[in-house]
Amino acid sequence: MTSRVFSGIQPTGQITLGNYLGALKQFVALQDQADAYYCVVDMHAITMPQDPDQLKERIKDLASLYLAVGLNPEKSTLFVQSDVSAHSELGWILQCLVHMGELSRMTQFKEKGEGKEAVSAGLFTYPALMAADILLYQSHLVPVGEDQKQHLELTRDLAIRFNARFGDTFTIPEIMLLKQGARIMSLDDPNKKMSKSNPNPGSRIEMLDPPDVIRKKISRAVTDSDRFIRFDPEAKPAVSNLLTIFSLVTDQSIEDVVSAYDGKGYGDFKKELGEALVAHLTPIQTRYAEIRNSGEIERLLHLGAEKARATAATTMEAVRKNVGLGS
Ligand code: AQP
Repeated sequence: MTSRVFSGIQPTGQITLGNYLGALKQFVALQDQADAYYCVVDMHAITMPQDPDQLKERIKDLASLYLAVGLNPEKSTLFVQSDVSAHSELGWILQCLVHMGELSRMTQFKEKGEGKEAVSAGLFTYPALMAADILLYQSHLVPVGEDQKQHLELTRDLAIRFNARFGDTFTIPEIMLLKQGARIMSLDDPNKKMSKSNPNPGSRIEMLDPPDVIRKKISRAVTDSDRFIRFDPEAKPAVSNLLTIFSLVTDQSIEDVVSAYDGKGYGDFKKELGEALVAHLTPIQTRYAEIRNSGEIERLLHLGAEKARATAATTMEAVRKNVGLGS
């Protein structure tokens, strides 16, 4: 049996190099090995306030980027979460299975809710919707960045609990985490992950940043106190993060990058990292501009949603029957 892969990204801002190296790049590699479903998870986005017009555009921006990095709609099913209403339906059923204590332990909820006066109930129950996204497609593998590990563990627990209570219904998914790149850190603080919603744009490289902006952001990235280019995430988290990025965008091992800069200073290293990023991202940006302006994206997303709806319907039929729902 071909294995099924599922993953998604929220259209909550400009997609970062962290999203790309931790998740998107794997999506592309996996589409040749598995039956892949990739989603723009717009209903997750509204767990935090969003401007409706901007959200609509960002959905199309993200879908265009999916294509620009190399996802092929003939190989992967590309769709928007809210176009498949089974996500909400199964999300609700799983909310009735998950425990409040489990949701309270989710670190992402704590981080995103911290210091906010009003936090939506959706932000709290988000992991149940994420579990629904994955389980609906009977997914075997879920490529994500490290920050999603806790949610994936909860998804597995919910699938096991559901199967034990209602009979075998869901495939138990495995998380797929990269050894390198699963957690790209902020350029201004190597103890925080690079994030699209960080208020400081200098903390991240955005996939669509123009070349000069990329160069400037890398030249201003924090480094560590000594002058040596060495990979040591504990003692030198900032330089180690830049080395990880360098290695991933140039397809070289970290050891090779370190030896190429033996005896050189941060200045040369950052300058060449900036150029390597520009070289890697420019072709993606060119393809993105062509796709985003082509008007093709809506048609492709409609086709993707049709296929996703059909797969999800089979799972939902079993879920309703096993839970005892409906007339
Ligand atoms: N810094 C990162 N390094 C590696 N992987 C990352 N991912 C996110 N940040 C990094 C992975 O990208 C995928 C999509 O993430 P998401 O949009 O669903 O939301 P997120 O995990 O909360 O990512 P952001 O960029 O931090 O978004 P905001 O700021 O909106 O919360 C996931 O697989 C994620 O692990």
